[in-house]
Formats: sequence, C-alpha cells, structure tokens
Amino acid sequence: MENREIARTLEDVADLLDISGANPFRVRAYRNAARTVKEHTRPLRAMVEEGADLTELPDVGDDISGYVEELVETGDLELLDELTEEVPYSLIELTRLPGVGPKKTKKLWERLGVETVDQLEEAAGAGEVQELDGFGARTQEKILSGIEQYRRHQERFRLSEADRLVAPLLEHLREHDGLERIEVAGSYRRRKETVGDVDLLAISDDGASLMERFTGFDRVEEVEAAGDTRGTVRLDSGLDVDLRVLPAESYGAALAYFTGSKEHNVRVRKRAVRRGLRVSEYGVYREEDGAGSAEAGDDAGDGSDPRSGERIGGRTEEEVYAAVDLPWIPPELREDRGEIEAAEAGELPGLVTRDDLRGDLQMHTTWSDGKQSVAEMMEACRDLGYEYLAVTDHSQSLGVTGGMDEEKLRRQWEAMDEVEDRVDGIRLLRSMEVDILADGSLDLADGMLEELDVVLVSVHSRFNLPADEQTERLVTALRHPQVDILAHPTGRLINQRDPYAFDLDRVLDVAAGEGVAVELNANPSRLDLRDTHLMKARERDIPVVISTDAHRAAELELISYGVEQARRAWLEPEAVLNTRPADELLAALPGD
Ligand code: DGT
Ligand code: CA
Ligand code: CA
Ligand code: ZN
Repeated sequence: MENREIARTLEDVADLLDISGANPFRVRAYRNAARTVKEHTRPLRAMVEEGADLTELPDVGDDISGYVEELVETGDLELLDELTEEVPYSLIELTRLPGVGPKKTKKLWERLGVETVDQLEEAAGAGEVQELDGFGARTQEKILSGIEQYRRHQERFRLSEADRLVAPLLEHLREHDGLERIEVAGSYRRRKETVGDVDLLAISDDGASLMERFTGFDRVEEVEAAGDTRGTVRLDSGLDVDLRVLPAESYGAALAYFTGSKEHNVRVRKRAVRRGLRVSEYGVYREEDGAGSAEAGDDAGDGSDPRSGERIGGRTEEEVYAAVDLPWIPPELREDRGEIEAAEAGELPGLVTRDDLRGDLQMHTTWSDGKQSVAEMMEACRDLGYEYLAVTDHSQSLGVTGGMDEEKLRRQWEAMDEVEDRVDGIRLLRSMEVDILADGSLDLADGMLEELDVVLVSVHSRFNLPADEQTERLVTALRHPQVDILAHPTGRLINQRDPYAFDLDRVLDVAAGEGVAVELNANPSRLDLRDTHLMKARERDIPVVISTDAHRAAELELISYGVEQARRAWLEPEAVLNTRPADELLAALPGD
C-alpha cells in the first residue's frame, strides 16, 4: 500500500467522523496525520516492515500508528468499516463538492436522505435543497454548478496520475517472456495534460498468455474484454487500459494509428488515398484497381478489409509517414493544428527538450512553504545539470505559507550570501513570488523589488473578482516596471479548479507590450499556461519560462511535464528564456 492510499484512508476516516459530528480535535488529528503521510518521502510500508517507530513522525500518535500498521499488514481498516456502518461511505464524495463540506453533507443526509452525488443533484434540481435552513437559493445554485464542474473533472486522469498508474503495469508486463516490445500510445504518448484511457501496444507471438498476464495484474478491478489480440481492463483507480497485441511487421502502423489523434490520422489517411494507398493499423497497402474507397474519412466500419492490397510498409512509423511523403512527426504535435502543412513544407519546429533548459525559475524553500533549504535546492539543481536557479519564496500577504516581509527577505539575502560561499557550481538568483494584490499593486516595496534579480508575480487570492476587474488587476501588475515574469497566469488546477475569469488575450497583449515573460508552470496539476494558451503567447513573441514551482527537491524533476506541454505548443528553444545562459536571460527580462 502506497503512502497516498494510506493518506486517503485517513482522510476518509476524518470525513466520516466529521459528518457524524465527532469532536473537531479528533477529526483534525486524522487530517494532520493524513498530510504527514502524504508528504512523507519514504514508503510507510517499508518503515512498518522494518519495525520503525511511526510515532516519531509529526502528528502520528499511538492510535494512528496502529492504524497505519493495520492498513499495511491487512490492506483494510476495521475502524473504517465500523464508521461506515453509521455513515454511508458515499457521503465522502459529497464533502468534496465545491461549496458543500462535512457540515452541509450531514444536514443533506439527515434531512433529505441524500447519500450520493446523483441524489443531491436530483434534490437540488427539485428545489428541495434551498428549503433547508442555512442553504437558500444561491447555495442550491452553487451546488448544481459544483456538481457539473465535479463531473467534468472526474472523467479524465491527469497525465502524472496515468504515469504513476501505468509504470507498475508496464513493469508487470515486461516480465512476460514472450514480450518483444511494449509502448504506450494514445493521448498518453502525445503527452496531453489529461488522458481518458491508456492505450498499450505490444509485440508478442503469444498474445493469449500476454493477455492472461495483463488481466491478472493485481490492480485490475474489472476485466471488460480479453481476446488474443485485444483486451480492456479497469484498474482499481478507475483508469481504463486497452492492450493490443500485434505482429512486428505492423508495429509502426499500429503505433501511428493508436497514437492518434483521430483528427491527425484522418489527414494522413486522406493523403494516402490520394496516392492510391491505404493506411490502416496493420500497415500501408497499395490499393488494387477499383478496390479503393474514395471516402477518406474514418476507416472504422466501412466494411473493407484493412489488410487488402499489396503491403508496402508499416514496420516503423517513419515508413507510414514516408508513404504519404511526410517526415516523421513528433507525437506531441499530432493534433491537426497545422503539423501536416508544416511537415509538408519541411518546416516542422525543432521542439525544445529537457536538455535545452539551463535553470529553473520558480521554487520554494523553508523560508516560506518549501520543505528544503536554499542550499539543498541549489545542490539538487546542480545535480540536474542546471547553471542557475531562482529561489522564489512567497511574499507576506500569503501568511499561511510563511510569506516574507521586507525584514525577512533581507535576512534571506544575508543567509544566501553565506550559502553561496559553501555551494559551488551553480548561480543563485535572488527572486520572490510576489503576490498581486486585489488592486493590482504588488506585495513588496519598490525599493526591494529593484534589488531582486528576477521579479515573479502571481495571483493567489480573490479568484472570484468580476472578469474585467481581474483583467485590470493583472494588467496593472504587468505594467509595473520591475515585473519580469507572470507566474501560473490563469490560476487553474487541473481537475480541481477552473481558471479565474479574465481576458487572457488582453493580458497577453500587455505582456507583449511590456516585454514581460509568461510562466509555463510545470507542476502536472497546473500546467499553466496550457498548450493552446502558449500558442497565443508564441504568436505574440512573448518569451516563455518553464519552471517547476517545486516545494521540495524531488519536485524539480517535474520539469519534464512542462517541457512536454511546451512541445505541444510548438515551442522551440529560442522561445523559452531559461534555455539561455543566466546573463542573457537577465538581459532579456524587462525589470532592471
Ligand atoms: P483519450 O483516451 O480520450 O485521452 O484520447 P486518445 O487520443 O487516446 O483516444 P482513444 O483512447 O479513444 O484512442 C486512441 C487512438 O486510437 C486515437 O488517438 C486514434 C485511434 N482511434 C481510436 N478510435 C478511432 C477511430 O474510430 N477512428 C480513427 N481514425 N482513429 C481511432
Ligand atoms: Ca486513450
Ligand atoms: Ca483507448
Ligand atoms: Zn504560486
């Protein structure tokens, strides 16, 4: 059992206790312990196996330590079973709806008998919710739109979640003797920020036994289909996985087909038809006279044999593209957003890679809400091969994060002077993630801003301002002469929070005018700006900075998600400021 799952179980206990009206201190104890477990870097499973004393962890006492051991050893928690005899488990889902929470959940359950999201939707739709005291028409409205947002966000998995869930499955399949090769196709290979399901392709001459191994994976909850060449399972996380088994000669064609996107494939097949060819998941075939369908659209269901005609290729993706007179196209571009035209003209972009980056320009340390020291972050960045980093702790208005006022910032600078003497081989830039206040002013005095190497600004509060006020707030901040970079510009959290309402085009116009850079926040929950927004920035020649916003050294690795998103936006190294050496980077930023 992973730390995440242990933490989730403890959170479930807290929610159920909270709904049942337990002592708030007891509820908080479970929540705090859940956070400790979630953030702990070592697997608690390993600690339990070693017989380590878990009570040495913050917020973990004798009771909770016992529960963690029970969970690790049995996979179950008797306490949870007892609680769900009193309080339906499905109520936990209600507490996660925007604007609901445990207190309201309790009332909805006791007064209306609501136990599920569906039942709540029905009750709110029928106007029953607004009749309860403490609710009212506005709350009911909010609950309905919250359910809608929740549903929209439930459907797809974040790419990083898919990565985490797929890795052990791939490992499990790779142990199979007859397996020659396996790869993940679909939106996962295109590195889309979320995936609907995961599409695996394998080469093996023993499909049946590979399929058996696939359906026998211990995280499989349900087998939806399982034949010799294709199967679909649902993992216990709710993620669906397709597996297709192919002969080696079809591998390239199948990889191209199942990588998609569908829109991209349609364009490729149209080109094939014009050349008297047929491209299917089995290969590239020359049409026999009269056998070709003039219809170039979707081949699924047109009734003809996808393997008819003389086979002329399909072992590699390059062969498929070459057959339609195109160079190989990187998966991140395969969205029919102009890549076919660019490929035809020999003008595919030379996409930015992880190795092009020379530094990371957003991270937090123990000076605010980060978990590691400046020295540790410097060393970690140096180990990643970077030439520089900017430490960007929060400013004072974010009190909960330990945000810094002037006096604390000065102390940080003094401490940094000393750290620089100890840590060699990497340059430390003085920076700060300065909060943009509601009126667009900045949360640090001008005299201090002037002394920073890089001024990063961002919004962390008042997400609900009317769109025109939010836009003005951002514009005012961008016009401040010391501002260099606008961090996580839309504020969205994938699957959790929509972007705040504002006019992005206008903000980008002002950024372009002021020479301010925009951040591509690489955290896989943010990816902000996203691909389509970055394309808007690219059109305006706005420089982009890819940063992790790491709160611990391990999170610096998440930079790869940012690079992938940048590639989906067609960004070349020249468009990304932190591909440049530090002096060039500083010269390119507007604030002096
Ligand atoms: P997802 O799973 O919603 O994140 O998106 P994809 O792109 O992974 O889509 P998926 O899993 O439905 O199918 C994987 C790929 O297989 C897709 O990108 C293109 C190809 N494909 C699937 N169904 C069709 C189809 O009906 N026609 C064509 N042309 N291609 C298809
Ligand atoms: Ca898929
Ligand atoms: Ca699929
Ligand atoms: Zn931030």
